[in-house]
Amino acid sequence: MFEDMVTARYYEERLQEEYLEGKQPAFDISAGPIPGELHLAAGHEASSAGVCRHLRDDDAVTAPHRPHHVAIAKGVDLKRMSAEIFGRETGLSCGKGGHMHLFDPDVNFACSGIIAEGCPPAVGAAMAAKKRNEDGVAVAFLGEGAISQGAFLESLNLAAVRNLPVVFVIEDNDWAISMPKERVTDVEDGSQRADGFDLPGTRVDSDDAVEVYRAAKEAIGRARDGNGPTLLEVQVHRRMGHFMGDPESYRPDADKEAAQERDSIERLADELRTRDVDDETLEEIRERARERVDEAIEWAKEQPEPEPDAAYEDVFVSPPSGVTDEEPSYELAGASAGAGARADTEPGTGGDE
Ligand SMILES: Cc1ncc(C[n+]2csc(CCOP(=O)(O)OP(=O)(O)O)c2C)c(N)n1
Ligand SMILES: [Mg+2]
Repeated sequence: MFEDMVTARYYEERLQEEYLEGKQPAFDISAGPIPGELHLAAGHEASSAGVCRHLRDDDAVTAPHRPHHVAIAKGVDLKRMSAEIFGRETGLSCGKGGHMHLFDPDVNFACSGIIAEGCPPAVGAAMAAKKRNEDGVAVAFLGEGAISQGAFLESLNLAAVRNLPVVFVIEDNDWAISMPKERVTDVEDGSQRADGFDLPGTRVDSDDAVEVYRAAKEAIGRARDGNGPTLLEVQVHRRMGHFMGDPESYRPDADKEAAQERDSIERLADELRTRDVDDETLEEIRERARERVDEAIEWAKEQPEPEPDAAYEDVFVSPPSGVTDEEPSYELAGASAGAGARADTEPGTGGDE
């Protein structure tokens, strides 16, 4: 867990440096070597490390727009992940998706910038494992800002009704961009959402990786043993702005300071010292993480950019066999010419294919 956590933290420190290169102001998404927005997860690492320790490569994990710590703990290929973030051809999505679109089929990892969107695919993966009589488990990570989304609530319902091997992990960092959680939901904590579906709901009230590990062991064990889903919430801390360059003018200074005070990595280091792990060993782990990250980032920066001609490759899904090639009609009975016009839109010209 410690190695996953220090790797994720150092990885994001390096990304931050690279992201800011040549940018003025810091949220200028068109300048610098990393295209687009960047959401960093510093302060969330205890949750992913404690949960993913119990997972195998064939277990499925989905993550939201703040995915790096989860991807690292799940074992996503760090070089190809970095190439994706730098928009390079050898990236996990051929450089077309960026940091919110990391897909690594080798370890069954996916993420998405649409909040709560990882929940239905995790339920699907759990359903597939159950149908195949395998003991695979799926885990969906989401933020506390996503707990009123239909996709999450419907996923909880289906998982409960079908008794599926899935665990939903809410990372509660108290904020959804600039919105404090008490302004958007009346429940005191997100794990209470489980009550409405007659599911076990657990909350780890701190970002203590050992506590997360214990709670996740129970939840994932329960799923793997065929005893159904669990909703697990972990209190984490957003040590950075919502995105790189976020001035955080909405956030009280005391809250920002509190997030800096409680560092889950130092907390775990202290715990390891009490278990006779010496400082030299901890430093060796940190050094190994730094080397791995530096190597991945240097490799990524040397990779070619995608050819413009490849822009439409792998973007549109071919119809599965048995499905007709006929153009779908979008016309509804009595619809205006405007609605019908959508069917004529070419891919990439602003239509919503
Ligand atoms: C369906 C949807 N609505 C709105 C957004 C815009 N959006 C991006 S991140 C975010 C807040 C997410 O907060 P939370 O789920 O708590 O995650 P955190 O950023 O705190 O990790 C919102 C509203 C989105 N990406 N998807
Ligand atoms: Mg949040």
